[in-house]
Amino acid sequence: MFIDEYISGVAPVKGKILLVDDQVVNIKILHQLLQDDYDIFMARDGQQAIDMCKKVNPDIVLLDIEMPMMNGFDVCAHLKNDPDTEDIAIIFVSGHFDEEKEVKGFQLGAVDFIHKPINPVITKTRVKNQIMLKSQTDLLRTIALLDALTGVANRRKFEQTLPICWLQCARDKHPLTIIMLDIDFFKHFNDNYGHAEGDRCLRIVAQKIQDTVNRPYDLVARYGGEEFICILPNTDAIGGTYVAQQIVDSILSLKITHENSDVSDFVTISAGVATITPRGDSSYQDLVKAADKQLYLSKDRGRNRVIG
Ligand code: GH3
Ligand code: MG
Ligand code: MG
Ligand code: MG
Ligand code: MG
Repeated sequence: MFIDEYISGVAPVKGKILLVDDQVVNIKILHQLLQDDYDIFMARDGQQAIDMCKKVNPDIVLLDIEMPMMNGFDVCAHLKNDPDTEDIAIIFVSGHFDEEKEVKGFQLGAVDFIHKPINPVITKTRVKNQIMLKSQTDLLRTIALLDALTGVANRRKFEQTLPICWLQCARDKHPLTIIMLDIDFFKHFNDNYGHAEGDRCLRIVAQKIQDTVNRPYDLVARYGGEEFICILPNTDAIGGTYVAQQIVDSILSLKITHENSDVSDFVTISAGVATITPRGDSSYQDLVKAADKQLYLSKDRGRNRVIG
């Protein structure tokens, strides 16, 4: 998906709010106030609140402080300590103004406070402001990791993802494969058809690679100008070479005319594949270097091919 589509695609999504209070009457008041503008979820105690956060990933939690068993502060601390829930905005709903409690709430990571009895205008405005902030932050986070031209992940996303995959594969003793890809004679393509056509070609090629590499935990990223890189966790050398060959074949099958290529009448891509089961004496940088070396060999041995 391209960034413009992404932005227009996410804009109309309704915010999700989780209401947490041990008193049903309090939940009812908030529910009535917010139900027209947001998707509302409810929890009656702390543990339920945590479970709901994991399940529905709300944008905001309106969190009562005084609750039996687990109070609001404990719930907040718990949510902020879990990477899966740490980005959820928490607004405390407290009985009356108490400076000490408010300070504690903010220190635990809450974004705002609302006091009972609920004032409709204040509550709606505070919720709206936080929802706006949250959706803008989410959007920026997403955009920051996408390549603007092609819509696939960018180099930053690749650099974030590789160490995580490396550790996971090391822990599980699973092989990890990297595929490096580079479009053949792309300089000639630009020279012949112009930079705008070159950009269009890059988009089409990127989307084709993305469509070909489609397991949910694989990553396709634009690595540089006309270079792409794939991370394939839990994939051995045979599997990695197979995927790389599928990519190479699928790019040729696009039949994008390239008169000035020395390889074919159409745009082609070269691939280098490297696989390792991560251990202490190896590094992911070495794995990338190995894939790059194989790509170099692929270029050297005629392009439009896989060397693994
Ligand atoms: P090889 O087969 O050896 O890879 O040859 P090549 O011509 O593809 O390699 P080279 O590194 O000489 O040229 C890469 C070209 O990619 C040059 C550059 O103009 C083009 N390129 C890089 N980024 C972009 C981009 O964002 N848009 C367009 N249109 N072209 C780009
Ligand atoms: Mg209460
Ligand atoms: Mg290149
Ligand atoms: Mg080059
Ligand atoms: Mg190239």
